[in-house]
Amino acid sequence: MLNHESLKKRIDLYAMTTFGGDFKDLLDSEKYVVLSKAMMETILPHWNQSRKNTETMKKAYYLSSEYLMGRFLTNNLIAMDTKDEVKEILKNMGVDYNQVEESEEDPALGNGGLGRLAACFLDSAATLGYPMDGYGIRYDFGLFKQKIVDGEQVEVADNWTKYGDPWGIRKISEKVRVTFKGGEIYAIPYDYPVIGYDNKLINTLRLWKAESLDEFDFRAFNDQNYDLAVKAKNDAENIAKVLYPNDSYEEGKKLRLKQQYFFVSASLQDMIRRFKSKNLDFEDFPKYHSIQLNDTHPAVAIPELMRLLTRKEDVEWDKAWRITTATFAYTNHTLLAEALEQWPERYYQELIPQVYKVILRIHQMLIDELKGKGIQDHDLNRYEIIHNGNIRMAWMSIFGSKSINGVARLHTDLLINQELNDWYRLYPEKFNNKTNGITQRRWLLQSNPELSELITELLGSEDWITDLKMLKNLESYADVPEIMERFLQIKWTKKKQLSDYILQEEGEEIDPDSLFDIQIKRLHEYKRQLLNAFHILFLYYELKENPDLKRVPRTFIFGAKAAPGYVRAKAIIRFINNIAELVNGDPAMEGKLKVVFVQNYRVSYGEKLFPAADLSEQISTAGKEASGTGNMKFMLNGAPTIGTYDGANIEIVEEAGDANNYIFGLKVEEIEKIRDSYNPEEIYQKDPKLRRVVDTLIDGTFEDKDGSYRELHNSLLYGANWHRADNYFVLKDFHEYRKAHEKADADYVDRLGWARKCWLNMSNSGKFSSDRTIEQYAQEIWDIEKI
Ligand code: 26W
Repeated sequence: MLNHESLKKRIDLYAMTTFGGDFKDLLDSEKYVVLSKAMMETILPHWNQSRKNTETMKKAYYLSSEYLMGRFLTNNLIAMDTKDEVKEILKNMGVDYNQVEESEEDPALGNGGLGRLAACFLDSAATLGYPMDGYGIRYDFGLFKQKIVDGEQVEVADNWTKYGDPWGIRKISEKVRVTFKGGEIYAIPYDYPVIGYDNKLINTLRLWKAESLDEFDFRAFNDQNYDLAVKAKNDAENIAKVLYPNDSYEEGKKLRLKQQYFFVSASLQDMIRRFKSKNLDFEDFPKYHSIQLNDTHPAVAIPELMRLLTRKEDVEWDKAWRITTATFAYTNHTLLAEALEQWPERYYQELIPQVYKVILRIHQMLIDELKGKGIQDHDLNRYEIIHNGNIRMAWMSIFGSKSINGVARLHTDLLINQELNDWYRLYPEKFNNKTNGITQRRWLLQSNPELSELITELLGSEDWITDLKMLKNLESYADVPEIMERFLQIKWTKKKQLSDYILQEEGEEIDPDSLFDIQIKRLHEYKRQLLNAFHILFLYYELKENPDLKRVPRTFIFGAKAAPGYVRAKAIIRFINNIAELVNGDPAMEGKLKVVFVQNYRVSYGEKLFPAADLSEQISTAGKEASGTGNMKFMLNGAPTIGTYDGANIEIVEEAGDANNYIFGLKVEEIEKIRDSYNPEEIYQKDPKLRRVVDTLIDGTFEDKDGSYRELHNSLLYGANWHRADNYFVLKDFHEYRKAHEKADADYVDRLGWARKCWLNMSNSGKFSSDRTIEQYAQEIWDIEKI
């Protein structure tokens, strides 16, 4: 398929022209760049052809301020079915592909679930043959890299393009201007190929970089005012400099609003320019565009499209509004009140007054419509887009969109019945659910080739790679011991590989024969890593007191980044690391208990962790985790969930069966019932074993360096000025959580019984392919067709 000689030639040529040396002598990171560039040459003709082929079709556009694409190289080689060949070619050149692969920087242009979902969606759309392009920001610095030093998180800048950016094509000829009050700047597009699996369709992820119109002010330079000479350039470039590392708390920073407007305006101008070349009336714009807003971060697109249509393209207002509301759809990704974006009106006035004016008019249109519908004056404030000096982005998104969706059934139900109930009563037809999904190409085929091979062998076909529901046909092997033995062997292999990697990266030795109990996700109080930590301490004291206690040897693995300003989250990271030190340093725990906090959890670490798990920790407070997608990655790789009735856990268990998972804890309705009377102190006083672990925060077991352990302890027992005691019901759920673990422990002893549970999870994970999710978006919201 590949022309080996020509690829080799290209590799040699790029090695020389880019890095000035022979390929085999370059650094691994340089080899990666060279190889990727060489592969780009194979990709480009197909990519250009795909663009032509989809030019006349209706397309979906995904607007997202975050993308967590993960490494490109292997993913792209697999999609083009050239990985084995390339490996072979490199081998002949004396180069180990795996080393090159591992040297690729993970472009971390996102925080967590929302950004990774965007990446899975791009993969699925291309693979299914749907024309869908992504638009976003090409941050110079992605999410910080995390180091753990003395148990604490230390943030290091992530200069992900240090060695080059071989998959991004700078399309300077397609630059556009974006206007802010202080002046104009350029948005320069960088295009990344999104390669459909084995289908020749290549969509585009277009990320915008900010650049100044004037590079350099010569007059200032001649006046020896060097700072001023480059000020315009620096100011402009700062816009796309760095990703905000917050994934739940809205900070309301001006620069963040600038980022949002910057990429949204550029993207819409890009779409309009292409649309105009078709010589159609703007009335037809929605026939060619469906734009999905990934949360409210790009919601300024609604007034911006109105502005571009009415001020630049001479479309009259009412017609423009019809076009706008037929084009946009909005996905909500969180129920946390503190994450709902609201921008002070004056930021809009100061930074983008031209958009502010449009928002005023949209706001007035809403008020008129509400009055027309007979909504009473005293109820209007509930809907106001501009409210108490703030612009409510979710409200604008709802008013300006044809569709509003949540990301799991429970989440959508809560939106409809609670958070957005006012709006639901106004526009019931707009609301719908789209349960999240993940791409099996990255999260099974690429990350777990061993299990993939077994699946293909048993199914007698590779069709599951694009049709995950086929896994259902494997269910009955759960009762075939020889197959379960092979499955267990694969699990062990993945655990061994992870152990080797952890030894190399963290310097910790772990035993692949122990139960791997894994919680990997952003650090947040609602995700309750603290509950997990307390349970580990509980086990530790149990084992200390009763050395003959029969418990399965366990390795607890955590991976999590905390927002740099989130003091409690950082305290929890330190607490977990302190526990690790205590447990791992105690010879009595040898062969019984081990705790590892891995540094810098990210997509590529996830690819090693998910396949190696025996137990998936999904223990958020019910009603708080919109969906979760890590839960699906564990399931796909055959790990039972220990989790709450929250987000997609509910649907996971519905598919895989109660008996194969460990569901525990308060349900949403129960929480609502007890909320007002909940007194965690009572539980704490009544349960001395729980008290002991909670008190390790304050009794000197660990050093409370900065008072943050005391603060955590207080927050659990007495609350704080912004929340009640034990806001996330850690103490309340502790007992049931512990019991669920005991049950899992007892079940794990029966090797084949356990394998059966794992297998049934894997076999029933078909629903959670992002292919299914994208089909639903395509048919129920976007109304687009496959090429
Ligand atoms: C403004 C600060 C901010 C930044 C990001 C607030 C909120 C966000 C995101 C909406 C947070 C996020 O990533 N949400 C996650 O989205 C996933 C994909 O739908 C879900 O699976 C997770 O449950 C949800 O927490």
